[in-house]
Amino acid sequence: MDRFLTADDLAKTLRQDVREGLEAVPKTLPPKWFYDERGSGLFEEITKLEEYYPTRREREILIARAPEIAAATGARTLLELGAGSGEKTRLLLDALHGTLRSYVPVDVSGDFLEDAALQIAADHPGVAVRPVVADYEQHLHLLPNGERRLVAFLGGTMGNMPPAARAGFLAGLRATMGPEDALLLGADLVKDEARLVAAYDDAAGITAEFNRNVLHVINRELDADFVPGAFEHVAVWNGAEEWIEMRLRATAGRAVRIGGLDLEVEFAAGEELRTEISAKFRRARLEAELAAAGLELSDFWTDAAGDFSLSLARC
Ligand code: AVJ
Repeated sequence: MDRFLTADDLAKTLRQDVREGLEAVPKTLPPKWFYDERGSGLFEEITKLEEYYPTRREREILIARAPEIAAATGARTLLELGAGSGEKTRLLLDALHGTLRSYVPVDVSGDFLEDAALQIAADHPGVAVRPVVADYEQHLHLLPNGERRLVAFLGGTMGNMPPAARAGFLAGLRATMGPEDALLLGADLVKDEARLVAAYDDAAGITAEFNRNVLHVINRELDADFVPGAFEHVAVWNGAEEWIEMRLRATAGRAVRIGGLDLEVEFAAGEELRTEISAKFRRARLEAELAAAGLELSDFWTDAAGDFSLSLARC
């Protein structure tokens, strides 16, 4: 397993993110810190909720289009950014079996990566599995290059990046791609506000727990004294930006001490901390953002209901 990111690097980034985010006005925290073991488990539960359609819709598209994706790309290497989406990976690997020689799952955490890689290697003899621990916003240029690579970035995760970060990410990705490479990008689509909000504020309260999990992570990793139960989960649609925002609202005024940073932050009663944006796209905007990065949209597929999209793009 190649490691471009150590546990130390991660710890340092967490400290920086938390200090910057909690000193900012309004307060923010980046969504990448949701995903410790508990958070990853909660996200798995989210993907099975009635209200949370993206995972099911993306799977539907992949089932329908994997043969076309395989035929169009003839990929020899599959690079999966933010791996761990086990079932989707399997659909792609099965469809690509005629041409695929290597599979490179990329994730910021090595914890699940190694086991998942062993499992996939066992199921796909003939495919070399080379997991890489890296941050795809920093280490794209370090990923293995080779011929006919298909870079898969699924799940709508690009929507968690603000527009400027997205532009930088796509341009950085484009810079590593050659004429035979392709990008397979999953993106959620703009739709009825009530459905969008319900997808991020489910009746069972799983998403609320997932949202509050970032406070548990900071308590544990940075010796903080957040009382997660004193924060309410908020999901709102920002129509101007076309993204969902998740926030944590302090139910009462209080000071929080982050021992590991020697920092104390005040929350006013009702003050909101933004923990995630999840941008929703229209085809035209996706096409324009890809083009701005030097990538041309060659295929655009949606599920039957038009809820989610998969794009195939090339240099
Ligand atoms: C990780 C991008 C798939 O933005 O929909 C799910 C994370 N947040 N519910 C998304 C998430 C709240 C998610 N993705």
